Amino acid sequence: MRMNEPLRCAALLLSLGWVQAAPAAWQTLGRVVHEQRDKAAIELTTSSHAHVRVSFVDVDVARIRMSPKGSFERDFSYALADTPGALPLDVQHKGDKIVLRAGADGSRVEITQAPELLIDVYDAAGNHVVGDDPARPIAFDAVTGAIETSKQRVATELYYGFGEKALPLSRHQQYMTMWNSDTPGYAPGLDPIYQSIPFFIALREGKSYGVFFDNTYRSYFDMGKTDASRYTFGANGGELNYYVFTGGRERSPANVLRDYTMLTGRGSLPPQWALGYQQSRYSYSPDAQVREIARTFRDKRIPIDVIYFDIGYMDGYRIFTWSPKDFPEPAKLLDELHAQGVHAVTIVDPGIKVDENFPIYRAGKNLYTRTASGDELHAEVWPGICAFPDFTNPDARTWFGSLYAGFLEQGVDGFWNDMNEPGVFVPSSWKLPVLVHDPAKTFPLDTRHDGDGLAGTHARYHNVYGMQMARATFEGLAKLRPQQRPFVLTRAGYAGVQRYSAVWTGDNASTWDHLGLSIPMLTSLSISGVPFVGADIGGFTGTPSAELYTRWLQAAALTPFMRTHSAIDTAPREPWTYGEKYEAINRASIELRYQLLPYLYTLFADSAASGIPPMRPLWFEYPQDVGAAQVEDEFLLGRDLLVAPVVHEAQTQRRVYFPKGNTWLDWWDGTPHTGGSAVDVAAPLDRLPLFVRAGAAIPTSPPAQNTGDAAKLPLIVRIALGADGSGRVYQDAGDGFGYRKGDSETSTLSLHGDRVHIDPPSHARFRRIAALEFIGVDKPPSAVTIDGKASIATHFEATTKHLRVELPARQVSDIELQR
Ligand code: MIG
Repeated sequence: MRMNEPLRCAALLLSLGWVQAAPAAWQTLGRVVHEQRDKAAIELTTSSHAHVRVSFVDVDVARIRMSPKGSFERDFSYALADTPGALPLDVQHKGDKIVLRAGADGSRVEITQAPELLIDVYDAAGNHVVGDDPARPIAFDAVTGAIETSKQRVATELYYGFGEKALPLSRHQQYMTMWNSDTPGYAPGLDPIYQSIPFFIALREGKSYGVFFDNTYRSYFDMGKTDASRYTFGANGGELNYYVFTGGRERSPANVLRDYTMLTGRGSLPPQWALGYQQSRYSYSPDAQVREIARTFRDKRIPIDVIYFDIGYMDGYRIFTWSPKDFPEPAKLLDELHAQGVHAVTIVDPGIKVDENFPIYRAGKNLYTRTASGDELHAEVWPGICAFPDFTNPDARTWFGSLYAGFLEQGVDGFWNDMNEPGVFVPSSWKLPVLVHDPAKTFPLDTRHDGDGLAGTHARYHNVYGMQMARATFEGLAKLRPQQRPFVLTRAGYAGVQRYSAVWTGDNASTWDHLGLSIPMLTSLSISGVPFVGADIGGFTGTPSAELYTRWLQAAALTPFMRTHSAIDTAPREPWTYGEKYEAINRASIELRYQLLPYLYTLFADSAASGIPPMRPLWFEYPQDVGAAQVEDEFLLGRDLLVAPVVHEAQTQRRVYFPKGNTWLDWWDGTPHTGGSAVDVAAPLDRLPLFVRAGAAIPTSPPAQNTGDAAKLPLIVRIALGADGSGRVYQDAGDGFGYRKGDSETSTLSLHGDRVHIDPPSHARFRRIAALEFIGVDKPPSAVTIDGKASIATHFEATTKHLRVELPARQVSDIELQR
């Protein structure tokens, strides 16, 4: 598609919303004129011939569909893990209202029938949760296909989630767009960026609810920006199809997220190696440099699990090739890495070079996206002119997935899908500057897609392209290598992307602002259902100062995905780049991560089962604590660790807010802090401010050089005294799917006063608990008993208030400090 310049400018301005399109022909639904029921849904026709269908996916999950056309489309969603069920519906007429519920204890939906159809949702206790704004009833534009709904808003209500946004933690009074965009070096505040997850969790007076607007067109959320008394969401096309999660009796954020991930799926458990430290650069090349990087990590005893191969490894950027000059013997190179306990991840982009001599290009014909006139769509990316698999075509996914066979055979361990918004280059012949959101940076909107049988345009399927690429990769790996857990990393995604892939936050920049931004970005993605997330450490574009890189590595040590990555034109960036002083601190940061791997792995296992992510914003665990609601420079790792990284230059102390209702012990010296207070704590460059909740039991192990070695070391459980509580240790083989057939073990440690009970007492199948480390011990106990017998294998350290108790090799279950 080529446009002349004025036309292109107009199209661009329109697409950015800078110029209003011709007056929109918005109309509202009007009143209900017809009602029709089946067992599990009610369908209403309105005076404007729109259809509304309401059902309950679960007692506390209402689903609302509105089609401006006379009928509904096939019920299909890329976001959902399964076809959503619908519970038997109880329908009552009360005055002019229709009252719907799916079980006496559940939520209810009330529909006002006239003069306009309005929908109100109430929670299980009868409280009003979400209600259509009577001043702005559901509307549609029959000409453009746009649809929209507005909800009443209480001024104090806050909104979180929305996937990946370069915005402050709470999105009240923000306007956001969902349109996957390749935005290199994005400035904080730029919207949209790479991912589109149209889901949010609201918080009002300590209670939560969630809304998932499952529409893959360009969509938007105005969360009270235009008018603080309402929020609005809508899209350029498709159905108004959304779910309201009322969060059960407690209305807790966790309940909302559990229900959302029940619908959209949960991240599968990653292989343990993917939780180790990862080193990347655009690009490590040739092979000698890769060897040197790996060797330097081992020589310097800095733990590492993964090295990345960015686009430089390929032969003319043709996917699934290696440069014969720079990587003549890839299998041998990968063998060498494996021998040192290092895994390899290669980048794989969607663009396939149009080249009749390139077998992959030839094999993919018929599976590429097509222009409106039916030709193979061609656009420029790294390899030159490319064709692009239509990942919304199941045959294309299967084919693309099968292409990984060769690389797996050579020994590549995991795959990184980039440029899948999709991003393409703006033709170099254009003289205008390339704007971040230039529509020419992706496929033309009329590009044709298969849509898994519901053919449609790129306007409709753009936002799922990247996620379906990650799916092709994930499913391909699962098929080719069924005994191993796939590791996939993707830049673009849509709701449900967590089923297939980890996500990194794209091309951030080497600034302190971006370091600060990484915390709300990652906690927001996490509570949008995506547990395995990380930001490029040090910032992708630009070169960080020694201090910035060191602080960033420290902050990222306890984020789910930990990878240093840097752009092609930046100075080298490895943990040792900045000299000995920084190298020692960086080593310690990475070691801390390896020490906490047993805790992190347990959190990942929990997350795979419940959808509750390892990394959480404070409010998620403390919805009632007003002081926690907008804290965005701290995060929780699980329930029990509070991480408060330094994200400002030249800061050596920082203020930490401790959430209410718990006591928090300093990880390093045991100092207790009362919940509900904000305290200035010391934070010299070599210290990550880290706190553990009193009553917690945190599994750790001694630092190791890689996760494989770490898994052989004994467990040491840190016990934070000062409150009753418990902790768990999940263990399995670290890879493969044996855990799904019972090849796993979870031990619980419960703490009552000064007594720890371990259940089950045996750790024969996996690693045993070799020691307990009590923190917050003011003075040495008079004795320590293990199953009633006094132990002498204890060590007390007064400066750190740590008491270490070695456990015998036999099974033990009760350890008590006598005071
Ligand atoms: O046009 O593969 O976000 O991580 O290093 C740039 C080269 C393409 C963008 C990714 C970045 C990667 C780079 N890629």
